[in-house]
Amino acid sequence: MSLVERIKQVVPRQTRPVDADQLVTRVEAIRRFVAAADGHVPEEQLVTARTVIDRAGERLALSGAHTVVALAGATGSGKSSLFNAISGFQLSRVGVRRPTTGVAHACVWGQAGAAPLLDWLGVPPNRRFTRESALDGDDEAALRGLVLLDLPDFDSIESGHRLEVDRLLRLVDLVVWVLDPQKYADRVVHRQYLERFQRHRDVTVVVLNQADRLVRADAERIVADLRRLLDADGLTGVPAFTTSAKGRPGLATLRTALERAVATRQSALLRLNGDVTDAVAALQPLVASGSRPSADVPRATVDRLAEALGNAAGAPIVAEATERTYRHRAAGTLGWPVLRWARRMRPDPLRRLHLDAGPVERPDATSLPESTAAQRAAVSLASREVAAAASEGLPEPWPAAIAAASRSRVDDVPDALDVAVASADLGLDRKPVWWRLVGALQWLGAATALAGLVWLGVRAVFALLGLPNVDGPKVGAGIPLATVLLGGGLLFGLLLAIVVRPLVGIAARRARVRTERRLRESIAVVAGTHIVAPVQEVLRSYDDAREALAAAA
Ligand SMILES: Nc1nc2c(ncn2[C@@H]2O[C@H](COP(=O)(O)OP(=O)(O)OP(=O)(O)O)[C@@H](O)[C@H]2O)c(=O)[nH]1
Ligand SMILES: [Mg+2]
Repeated sequence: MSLVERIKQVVPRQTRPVDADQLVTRVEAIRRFVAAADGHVPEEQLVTARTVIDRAGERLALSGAHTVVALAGATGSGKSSLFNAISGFQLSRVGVRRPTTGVAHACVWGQAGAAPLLDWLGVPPNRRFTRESALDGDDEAALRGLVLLDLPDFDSIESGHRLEVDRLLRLVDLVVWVLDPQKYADRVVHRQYLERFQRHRDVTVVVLNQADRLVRADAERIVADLRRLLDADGLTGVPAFTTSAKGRPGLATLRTALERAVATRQSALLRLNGDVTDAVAALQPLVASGSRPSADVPRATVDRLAEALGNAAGAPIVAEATERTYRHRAAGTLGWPVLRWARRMRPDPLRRLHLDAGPVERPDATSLPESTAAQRAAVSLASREVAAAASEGLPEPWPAAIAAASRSRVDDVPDALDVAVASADLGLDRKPVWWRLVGALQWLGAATALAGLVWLGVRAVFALLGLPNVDGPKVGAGIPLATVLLGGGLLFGLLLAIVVRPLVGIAARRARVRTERRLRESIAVVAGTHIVAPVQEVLRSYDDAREALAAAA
């Protein structure tokens, strides 16, 4: 077989080289995804991604000059024999009793500085060997940088072997699957191992070992069958060829494959790139495909929530009390002065609710009735609606995360509502100017009437004592001025009261509307901070996660 044919067999796939910076960018994007999803997505759905991030970081920090290749396969397939044949020494025991190899062995070609890499791989120091001494000259130069691992058997009756193999298969840069003519079609190999390396086709090589035991026609037939199985595993295009540790066809093709891997220094990057692709695919169901319309919570549901909160907080009661209090206080200022004190003796409705002291910051300051069960149910329904609207189009587990966020501050809501109501400026602590004006006029009327009354009294006393009369001038049809003053003053007061009455009604209703508006505003703030904001925070995390995953993909 010519070298060109051999190379064709070894690298049939057209692989685009992986750029280290690009890989780092992808890993960084996965890190951003995990950071955004952290706390919203169950940990078990993030653990693979976290492992990939850690592993990529560790491997990239270690030697880029070395290519770690593992010989993996069932017991007796000939891993140790190939390992020894490639290294040229009896480094790993080849046995008759199965399984033979229990701990991974490593052989390093040339290149100093492999120790930290071998520490990371967990190969014990007494299982590490170095190839290429001064005696070799340049014979082994093409493999300089190779770290070849002989793994235990992956179908082992020893569970420890399997764990060790699985651990190392997650770390190595390239895997050579060593199959033998008896067990190459074994289900375990294909289902549990080869199939899982679909995204690592660029760093997968399959050899049919012990080919010296087959006649050529059988070897060709088996390799063809093996290719069919590999296609079914999703490993179309991976290099697959025969080897023998003992005779023909030997190791030349395998050596060429190893030399190529070492020369390109791409295996570590390709492997990690495959890991990232795997992680992205695993995370993909956590975000919706297609673009999301808006990360915001629909206005209408927030308004309904604020209304439900307002009812629960007693906002309508306060608004109603504001109107009545306005009337009450207006009567106390605008009423007939003699009757005002009687008004003032009775506490007004707001005072009875302890809402008369103007803006306060104490949650327990008011005497509003407790919210009813129906009102509380309306609040939880409205906040569920907010969560449902925000969750629209999001895949699990985000709706659950949003629902949880909408409930996250629910215990603080009653106090916050009390503060909102108690601290709202109801606008009744200042007397309107027109009240003072009308009040002054009422005093004037009352004073006039009083003057008339006093005068009439003096007149009567004088008449009784026979003193000269003090009738004073007469007005119009001979009515004494004193009577006019008394009657006029009273009539003026009465008329003024009649004229002012509808004005007070209008102003009281306006005070109610103003109170309603201010309460709505301060309760909307509570709805925002306690329910909508936590929901929006999850939505922002979701958007971040989605963007990060798109970048990682
Ligand atoms: N004819 C022939 N025999 C081989 C070949 N490779 C390995 N053997 C034999 O197969 C048996 C098992 O070989 P090992 O190299 O120990 O196999 P292994 O895969 O390391 O086995 P475990 O360490 O148990 O996983 C030994 O008797 C070898 O001599 C080969 O290419 N041709
Ligand atoms: Mg072995």
